[in-house]
Amino acid sequence: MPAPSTIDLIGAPIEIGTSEPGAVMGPAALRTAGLLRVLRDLGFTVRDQGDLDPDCTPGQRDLPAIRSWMTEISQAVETALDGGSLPLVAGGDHSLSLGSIDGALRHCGRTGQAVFVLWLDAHADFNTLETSPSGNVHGMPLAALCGEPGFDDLFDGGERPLLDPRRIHLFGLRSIDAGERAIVTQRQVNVIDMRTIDEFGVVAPLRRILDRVAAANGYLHVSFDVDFLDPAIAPGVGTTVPGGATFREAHLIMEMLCDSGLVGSLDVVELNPFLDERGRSARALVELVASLFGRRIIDRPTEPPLEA
Ligand code: 6HN
Ligand code: MN
Ligand code: MN
Ligand code: MN
Repeated sequence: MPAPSTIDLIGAPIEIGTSEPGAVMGPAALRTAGLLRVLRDLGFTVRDQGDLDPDCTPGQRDLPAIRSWMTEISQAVETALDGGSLPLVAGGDHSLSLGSIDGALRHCGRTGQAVFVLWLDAHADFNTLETSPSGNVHGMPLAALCGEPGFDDLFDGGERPLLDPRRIHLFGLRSIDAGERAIVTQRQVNVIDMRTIDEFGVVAPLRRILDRVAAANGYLHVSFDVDFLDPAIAPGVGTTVPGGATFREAHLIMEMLCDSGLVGSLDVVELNPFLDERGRSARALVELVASLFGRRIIDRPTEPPLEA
């Protein structure tokens, strides 16, 4: 179970990082699907911090526009962590992780913990402005956080903590652009792609990641992109890729994350209610978040008892 008993829900209805409109409705759909209620039913104190609303010029989709989002999200996440609560950032497109991970890095810079990232996503989101085929910033947050060149306009020029690419674990990858693939390899980003999951399932690879974080006494940020899931169970996202995780696989991942007690912050991103079917994707996400925060069918030891 995550250690804090208080969760700060931070709405980040950003969609300027994508070309598909609709993610702006993501936080509202997650609330409608019962996100606050399920967490409160589990015994958490949940503070809904509402939706962030930075001052942006309408229509502007460039790095300076995203910077104002990123600054607000980062500060909200850092404030939550400093106050001992767990920030849950509800998106909004995946460029919001620029802010959430920046906030976690700033917080951990003072506690001395190493920041690890579990990136549950069909994509690597490691493009630079040069390698990106689309120009959409939601395909770039990890590159920017790791200090790849070209992102100066995203930051205010002051000192900023960088994310170590070797502490990123991409999980569920099945779509990567040629240029970002070269960077991911060169920077030694850890990759559990769908091929690996097909061969070994989710348990063995995830257990290795969790063991690594625990051994380093590290901090774990989890970023959950809806397109990690198979489009058949979660159609409400602008960048569906066939062959994604099943509900059962995702559910088991959430239960293992819960058992680990390592999760320090969580993003739920890319939900696009305009593309969803009768709220299915939003409801599936709420179920999964509930599992991450400790909902279980029945209390039992992790290992099934052996037959006598
Ligand atoms: N996401 N690699 C593609 C691009 O346009 O850079 C897709 C990015 C998807 C972004 O998953 O959050
Ligand atoms: Mn993503
Ligand atoms: Mn702090
Ligand atoms: Mn994705």
